Amino acid sequence: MASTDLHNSVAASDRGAAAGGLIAEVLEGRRKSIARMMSLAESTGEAGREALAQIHRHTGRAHIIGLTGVPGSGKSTMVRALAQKFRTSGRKVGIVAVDPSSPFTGGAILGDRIRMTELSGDPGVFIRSMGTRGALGGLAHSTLDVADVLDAAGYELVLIETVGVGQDEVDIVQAAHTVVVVSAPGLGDEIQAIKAGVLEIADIHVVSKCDRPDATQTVANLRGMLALGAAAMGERSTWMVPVLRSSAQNREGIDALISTIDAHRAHLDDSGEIENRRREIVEMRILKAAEDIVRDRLLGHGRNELDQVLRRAMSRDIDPYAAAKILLGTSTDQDGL
Ligand SMILES: Nc1nc2c(ncn2[C@@H]2O[C@H](COP(=O)(O)OP(=O)(O)OP(=O)(O)O)[C@@H](O)[C@H]2O)c(=O)[nH]1
Ligand SMILES: [Mg+2]
Repeated sequence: MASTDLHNSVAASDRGAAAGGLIAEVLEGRRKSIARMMSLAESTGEAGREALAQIHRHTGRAHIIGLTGVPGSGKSTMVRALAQKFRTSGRKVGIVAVDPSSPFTGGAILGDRIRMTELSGDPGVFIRSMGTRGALGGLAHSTLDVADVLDAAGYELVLIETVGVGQDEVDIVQAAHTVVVVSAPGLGDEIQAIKAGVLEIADIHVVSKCDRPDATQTVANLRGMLALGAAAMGERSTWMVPVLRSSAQNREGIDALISTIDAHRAHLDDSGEIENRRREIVEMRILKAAEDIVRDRLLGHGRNELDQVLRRAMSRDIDPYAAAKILLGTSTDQDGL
């Protein structure tokens, strides 16, 4: 063996041992190791992939709860209240907040961090904020990997907060076992969930800020829309989607929300629907991972190769579909690249 090979293989086995140690520490629930593993999930490196594949084997125990709704609907406030209540029964809670770091809601990350700090002294709570911009890999894929890390580390409940705008965010929340859609009164006179196209993904609707008088109208609108939707879609599930009310200000509605979340989980288990849901979640994750792999492969070409194909498409020698096939190496075009 050449000395560089020897050096490389020693380095690789060192890395393997280090990863093994890190995985064991995550499974023990060590916070620093959990944070390091999450950073690996947010990077695109192969070293991280290997460790996350190991972590994935230890998942499947947590109840993943997705909360979504338009910006400002009260999701973070609700997540915080839920986490506090879940903690009173001794259950460990992981929180993944996907922050819309867009120019429209700039500063959201900081805002959420500040609002979440009152939970951060509790060792039974782990909070991770993820930016939507600047995520190196695919957002959906890395968010769900981060949720896996919490699951493997023994967090029994994992709350994922995303804004219900944008396909990735909706997909992420749909990868939960229980989807909670949060609507606030007064943020426009229409039901916000419909605008965001998330009405139909809710297992539970919650109208937040029910200390406000216009909340009653929002509840009525939602119930009306649900009745119409149910008639149009037929019975897809035996679960009746409830519309709950909450007020963080008056500390109301959180107990009912928790018992409904628990009831939904029990319903999934008792009816066997949990298997369908697990299959849908895995399928979505495979598709998201495949999209990321394809994108990496495309971008892995040198700029010159990309430019050549781009020029051919621009001159209408080939169409964009054929150009993509050439870049992916699936084209039979002999003079491809
Ligand atoms: N009156 C009233 N205000 C509330 C209630 N819950 C949240 N708010 C306020 O609504 C605003 C937005 O709350 P957040 O919890 O940050 O909403 P969010 O949906 O997480 O917001 P983004 O993450 O920015 O999309 C804050 O000013 C809260 O204080 C409530 O029950 N009653
Ligand atoms: Mg928030």
